[in-house]
Amino acid sequence: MIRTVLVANRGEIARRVFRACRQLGIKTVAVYSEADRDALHVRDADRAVAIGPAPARESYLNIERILEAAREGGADAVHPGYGFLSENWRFAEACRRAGLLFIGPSPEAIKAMGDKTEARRLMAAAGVPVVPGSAETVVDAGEAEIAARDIGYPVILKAAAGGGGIGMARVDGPKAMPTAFATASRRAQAAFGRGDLYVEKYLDRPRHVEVQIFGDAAGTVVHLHERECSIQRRHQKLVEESPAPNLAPAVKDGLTRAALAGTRAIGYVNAGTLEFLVDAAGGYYFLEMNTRLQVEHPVTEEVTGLDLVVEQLRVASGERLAWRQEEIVQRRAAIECRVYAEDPAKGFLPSPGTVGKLALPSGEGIRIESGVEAGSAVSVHYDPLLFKLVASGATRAEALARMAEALGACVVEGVRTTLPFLRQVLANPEFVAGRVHTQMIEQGAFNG
Ligand code: MV4
Repeated sequence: MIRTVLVANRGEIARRVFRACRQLGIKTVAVYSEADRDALHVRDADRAVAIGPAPARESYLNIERILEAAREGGADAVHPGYGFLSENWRFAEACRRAGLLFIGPSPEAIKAMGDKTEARRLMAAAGVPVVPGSAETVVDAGEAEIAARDIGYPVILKAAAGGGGIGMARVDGPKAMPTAFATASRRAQAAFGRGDLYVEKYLDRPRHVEVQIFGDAAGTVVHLHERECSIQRRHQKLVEESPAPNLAPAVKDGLTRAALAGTRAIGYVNAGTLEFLVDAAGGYYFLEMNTRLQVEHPVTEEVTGLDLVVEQLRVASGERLAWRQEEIVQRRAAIECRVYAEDPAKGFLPSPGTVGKLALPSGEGIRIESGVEAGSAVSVHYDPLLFKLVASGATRAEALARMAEALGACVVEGVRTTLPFLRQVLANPEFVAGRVHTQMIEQGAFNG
């Protein structure tokens, strides 16, 4: 039994977790930095504890300070949200050592999936298709070249400690390898403290489709279907939906079976996501596993009618999964648009400031997950997500129509936002037809 949850996060996701806690009669503790004294998430919680200066390193990423806050706030469990410490196995382990229940998977699972070559190995061993590539990391450009010759160009170099696209480089032939290797390795070293790389076959304009999974301590594993997440810019998703449009039934079936097999093989407990690349020929390949609740979880909740955060809390406290696979039906269609304080006219430059007038739509099939209100400060220190707009309907067409109308009704003054860009996406014929891939934004599909 969980009595009090501390949410080691801020903004809309902290508020989302607090809502689930209230539903279960669980008390809540917020943490906040000096920049977040007046933030909405602080007011939502039963108690709030200051954890330090605005820079995340000194507050939301400070493990010791958060454990102290849990003691001060009388929490017996910690929900990490997404980002920040959510996929830091040392944090999960520190919670365990401090006698706090971590609402998420084991530190061992987080660690294994955080090492991208280890994740590839474990998934391949479980029969999950992975992108053809080097089994191990390569130590230098020479080794990378040998691996690439085997795989066939073009290839892509990726950081073993990576994820999220940092330290990635496409290489079209052997001559480009030395420079590409040096650049990718240097970036990986700077971002993750580890410069080792591995090599994969480069897939041209793939789709990004991911499968939501859930495991419990008794070993039951289920999937909650897929999400299409190809509309990304510099590895930041902007639009997600479920079901994935135009996904061949055989591919969908293969993805969910693979996700279940991979999840079972690693004894995974709590909510997780397996990301796949899907190519034009219907080939699908495991990319990485996210060992956290994801930003885009609401689209899955809308299509299935299930509450993922409530289930995270239940499963973390040792209860069996409340759902049988046959009961988890993709009944509706849902789409999420992320409204960031970024200026799409200036290459999505962050646009910090104070939110002025704020008008958010409401109505049938419309759900808002917001971290701000009029007067809220948008700091340079954090991810500038303002709110998520989620539209659902009986069909994709109905969900899209509701989204288009809702986007038109949003008014945000004081900061630049991604709203104009999102309206372009919803007006794009290729997008409306469900013909999407991961390079669309870079190729300018939504410009003007
Ligand atoms: C790839 C790829 C093509 N081929 N791997 C980007 C984020 C990281 N998780 C993996 N990524 C990619 N890996 C191979 N072998 C293309 C991408 C990629 C991408 C993937 C998902 C969503 C958006 C993307 C945008 C550009 C590149």
